[in-house]
Amino acid sequence: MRTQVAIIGAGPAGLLLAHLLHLRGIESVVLEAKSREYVESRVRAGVLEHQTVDVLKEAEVGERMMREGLLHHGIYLRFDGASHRIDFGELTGRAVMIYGQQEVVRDLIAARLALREPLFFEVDSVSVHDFDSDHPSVRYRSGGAEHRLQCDFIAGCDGFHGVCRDAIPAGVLELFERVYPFAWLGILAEARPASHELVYASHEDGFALLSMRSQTVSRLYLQCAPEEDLAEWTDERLWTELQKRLGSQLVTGPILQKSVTPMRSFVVEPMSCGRLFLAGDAAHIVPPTGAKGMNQAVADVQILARALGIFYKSRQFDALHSYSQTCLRRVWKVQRFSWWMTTLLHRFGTDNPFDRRRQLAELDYIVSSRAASQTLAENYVGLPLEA
Ligand code: RFL
Ligand code: PHB
Repeated sequence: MRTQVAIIGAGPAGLLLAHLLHLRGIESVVLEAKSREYVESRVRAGVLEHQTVDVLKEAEVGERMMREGLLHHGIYLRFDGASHRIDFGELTGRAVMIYGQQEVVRDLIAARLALREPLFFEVDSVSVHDFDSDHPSVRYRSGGAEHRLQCDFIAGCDGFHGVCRDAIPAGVLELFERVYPFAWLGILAEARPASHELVYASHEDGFALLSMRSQTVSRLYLQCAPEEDLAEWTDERLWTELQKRLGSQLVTGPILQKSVTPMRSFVVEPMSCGRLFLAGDAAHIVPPTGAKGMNQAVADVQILARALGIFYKSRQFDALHSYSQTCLRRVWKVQRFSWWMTTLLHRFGTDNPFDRRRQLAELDYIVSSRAASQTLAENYVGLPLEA
């Protein structure tokens, strides 16, 4: 089999890239290790930057998002027993959209299948070859048979645990990493959200976040230990702890899902090697506090689709050669923001009373200074593609 671009991974990065390439008349094949049901039900991100909303709308895959998503014009920061609103509308003229990542994935899969474009689930033993030459290829197993896909380019959109990054020869990549001494215990509950906008709470006993998926489903998170045992968290204990940290009168309801997410900041440089291009979590990870992971994945593939478009129009490699550098300028600003939001709101085991007073002073400064709240708002709603 032959295609122009082989895309490994059907997460938001791989699926959106395939769609953006299709709109430019470029052929691609998407190979995904998991089943369709699995990728469509994986509960993850929930906040779309205004720019993510725009690209989905422009690519005509945003119709359901516009109907079912919740447009939010601000967030609350809660500390010292009071909540303070950061008004995105007033500070930036922009808003964010609350719409689950798995809904975006569902919409993109539906669009791909409606176009009858190749998308293969449950492939295994994927390996990438010869991307240092002008005839790269991908080998994989599907339906009990071995396959070889020849292509012009490979897009590694296979997430943090994928195979593409590791296929790059030793010595090419430089890794930058920070692991945090805490994690998030997340729940999805059939309960009306107690606030109409997200609440980020910095409490003496640790961070908590109130988010949502709809008017009837809440998504809530608690800072916990990385090795936290979920079995020790009865529903009652969870609601009591969330209530304490979030301070608001939470509406409780059946808990549909519980999970623990470790926190890490991670970047590889460069984000490409020959004709292999890494995008999304394959190249970088952020702690979820700034709600940036999926949005940066979407930014990467917009830049990659544009560069591939230029190549197929003019056979010019310049935009592909500068892909990594263009992405990394924004990636590092997003890393900085996610790290900053994380250190601002969480309790570190090593904190002493001085650190806590300093943290509270910073929160107070943010909510009382227009310049400081505008900085937060500008980053939260999303930096321009070429930041
Ligand atoms: P994904 O979504 O991990 O998709 C990669 C896909 O590649 C497949 N794969 C392979 N396929 C073929 N062969 C192989 N060898 C393969 N290895 C892997 C995988 O099965 C998968 O389908 O990466 P992508 O597309 O780069 O998207 C990144 C986002 O998923 C991620 O950054 C976000 O979920 C992060 N994130 C958030 N991002 C936001 O923008 N806003 C948020 O509010 C937000 N909240 C979150 C989050 C992530 C969280 N967790 C669970 C890590 C909240 C949480 C709790
Ligand atoms: C979510 O709704 O899952 C969510 C919202 C905001 C974040 C992270 C996750 O910062």
